[in-house]
Amino acid sequence: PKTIYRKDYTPPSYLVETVELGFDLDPACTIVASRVQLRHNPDSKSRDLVLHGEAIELVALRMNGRELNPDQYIIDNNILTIRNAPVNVLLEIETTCVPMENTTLSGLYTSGSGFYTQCEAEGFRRITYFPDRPDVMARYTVMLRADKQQYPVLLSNGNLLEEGDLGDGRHYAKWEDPFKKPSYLFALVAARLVCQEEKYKLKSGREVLLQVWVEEGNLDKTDYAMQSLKNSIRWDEERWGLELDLDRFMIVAVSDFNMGAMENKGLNIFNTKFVLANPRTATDIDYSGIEAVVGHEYFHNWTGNRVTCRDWFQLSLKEGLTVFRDQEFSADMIGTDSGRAVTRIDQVRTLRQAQFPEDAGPMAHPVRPDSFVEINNFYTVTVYEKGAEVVRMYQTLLGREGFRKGMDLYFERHDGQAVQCDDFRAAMADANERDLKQFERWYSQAGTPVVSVSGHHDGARQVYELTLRQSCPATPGQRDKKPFHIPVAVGLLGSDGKDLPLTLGGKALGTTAVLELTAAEQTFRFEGVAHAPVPSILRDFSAPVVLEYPYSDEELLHLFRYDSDPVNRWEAGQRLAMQRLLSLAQAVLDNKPLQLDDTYVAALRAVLTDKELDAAFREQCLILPSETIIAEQMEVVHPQAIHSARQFMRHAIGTALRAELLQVYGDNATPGPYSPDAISAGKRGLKNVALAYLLVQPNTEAVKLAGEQFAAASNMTDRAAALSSLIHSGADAGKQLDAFYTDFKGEALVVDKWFAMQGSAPHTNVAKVRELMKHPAFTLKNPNRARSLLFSFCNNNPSQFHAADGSAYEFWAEHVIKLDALNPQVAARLARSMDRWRRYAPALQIHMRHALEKVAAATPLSNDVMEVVSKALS
Ligand code: DPP
Ligand code: ZN
Repeated sequence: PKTIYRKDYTPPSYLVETVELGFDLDPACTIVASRVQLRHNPDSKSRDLVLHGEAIELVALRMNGRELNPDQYIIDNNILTIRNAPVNVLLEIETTCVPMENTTLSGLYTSGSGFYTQCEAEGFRRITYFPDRPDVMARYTVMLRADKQQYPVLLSNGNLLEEGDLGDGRHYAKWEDPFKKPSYLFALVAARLVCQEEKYKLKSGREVLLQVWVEEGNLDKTDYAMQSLKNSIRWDEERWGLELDLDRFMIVAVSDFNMGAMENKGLNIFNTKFVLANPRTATDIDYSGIEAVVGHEYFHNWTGNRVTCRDWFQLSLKEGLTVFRDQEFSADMIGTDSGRAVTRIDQVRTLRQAQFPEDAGPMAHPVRPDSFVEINNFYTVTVYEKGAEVVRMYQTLLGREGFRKGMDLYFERHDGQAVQCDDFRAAMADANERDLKQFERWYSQAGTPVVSVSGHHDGARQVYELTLRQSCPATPGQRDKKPFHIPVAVGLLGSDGKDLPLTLGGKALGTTAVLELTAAEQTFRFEGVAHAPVPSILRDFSAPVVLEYPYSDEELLHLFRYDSDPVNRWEAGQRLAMQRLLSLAQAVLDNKPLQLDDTYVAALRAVLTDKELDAAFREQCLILPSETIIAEQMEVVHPQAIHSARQFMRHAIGTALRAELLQVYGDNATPGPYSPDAISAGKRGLKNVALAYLLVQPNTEAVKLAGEQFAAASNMTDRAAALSSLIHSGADAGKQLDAFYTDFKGEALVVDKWFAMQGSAPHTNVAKVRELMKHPAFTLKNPNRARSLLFSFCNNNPSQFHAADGSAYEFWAEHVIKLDALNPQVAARLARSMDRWRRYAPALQIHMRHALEKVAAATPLSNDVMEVVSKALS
């Protein structure tokens, strides 16, 4: 497999003006006729016309009206080259493909009884020969022809020009997209679908048609997606001044889909998971996922489609920015400061759970990678979530208004263009007359920076000094790192728990100051500080770094009790818990008795019972760092010890706070009709986390409580939480599992939950997973289903996945290989479960290496999986 480097970028030799596509849709053989008008690109010295094509059959190729013989072009390695082509070229290309056999779900494929496409990143080349790169933007016209009975709905990007019957049982629809777009934003759908639709008035008064298309029988699950779409349109107008540029905007849900969703111009195609919801089938988390993803794809219309990426190394230009936008959207939809903080806490947790490990492992890469073998492997938490943190830091450094000025300038300069991350940074710098040169390192250097802070109080001079030092661990291909430009938001708490007014260099800064750390070491002197304060550092998680400060228990308890910054208040609780979890894990390894101190329990009790605090925030404070996050803190990882330590601590908390947990459980019922709003969801979240604490181990009272909740639940959130608590405790939940399956066997997304709950339960070993795979509802072909069981087990059940005999690693290898034959993208995701193998206890490492080598030696093996396992082994 070939490595592609960012530094090797060259402009396209030909640009495309217009594309006319004709499709004769047939699952066994679809004929694609393409008429492409190209023109030589004056920015390129080459006159070689280069087209990409993969897994398609070339039937005919004509240039400027003349048939080309096979000796007039070269096809090598999925690239068709016409050497020395004229300045103006009209290509007429006929190809065929087999959608029903396309299990990769990239390009044109069938799902259920319909046709769907996925073209990002490089799927369009699986449909026709084309310069399939994002810096080639063109206008598209699309003619779809298909059997009318089987495929009554024919959709593509933009506006419907005409439709009608062909007389032979088939019908047609002609679509035109008025905007230039790169090929990765092309889409078509031909299927038996129904839609919820609505006319919606934009702020400007213009009316647009909104549609959510689903399979028959799912129309009762489209309301929330439609509502979220309307909210997204309104929010983009109000917060950024960005209007929907089309007269028609469609969302289509499909159950076979590699990713969450896709922002194709005017025709977003979604994984059903992020569209379908009603109270009976969807949880609060599902509802908030739908809001976020509908928003995300809609926001791409400006950040991704109107302004797109020059090349795939720039992916974070659109993804980091659009994740930031969807995060802000979700936060604004809740509207309260504490609700906003809870969304921020969730983001921090995701970073620690997934991005920090990625940044510290064999697949570590900068937000703007320098190289890749397979671009599909770089749709990562680094590009997405760390990329969003990078965008957020501009806003922290420039302020909300300054950031908005930068956004306005970005669109003013680059609308209709394919640009780079540097162009975004330049717009931010120029609009604010700020030097953001050093900030570039967030794009070019991989790894999670560590900021070590020490404090010193000088009572005589009433000065409090904070000294900040930064470093960044080596990552593959990057040994030495230069200092980053890091915004560190800081507050100082007095002994009464109140924020001190801050003065730096004679300047009053309110109660939170954003320190700009740019050197390896810097000292900041706060003046007028009479008594030693407790510093609250990295407020609102102002940068994606690891913060080290030698906090005492007393200081953390003070912050956990008083910090006015809710994120750092939560963080203090997490630090208190982490210290205890790490010493408990060590005690397990040393065969010492386990104990949890009363001080910690008392602090947790205070938060749990504080009715001034939102339920959602209390829930966050109760959740202990995950086993994965704990593992990242250990030199040598012992998954069973971590599991035992965490379970012991949960059990100790559940026992010590039993009365309070029962009280909270009762106080947070949400009677009446279900509503997914943040207050109600927060109550359910707190109630269900209380239930989980009461049921760490099976006990009559809690089993009864969970059983009753399961039976009486009027919504999926409460039903699934009750069942999950039962299964995870190891109680006999056979009856409930059967009932749940019987009730929901027609709802694929709920069946996914049924598998996922079992896959992640600590009593589910690899033998049990193999048994579950024999269930008639299990299939590897559907990514959601494969993820529900296999990924839950391999990623969310560490104590079983890391079984001492290595049997689960064997299972992993076997299924990475099996999945690879069907769908390399999904297989490569599963392959990532082994990223951190070198950190495990030596006895486990032997088994892990063996499993990795088994996958690496398999033939055939996709570039996707090969890249992941070879990086792990190198
Ligand atoms: N571009 C898609 C998204 O992140 C993923 N393929 O929305
Ligand atoms: Zn995206």
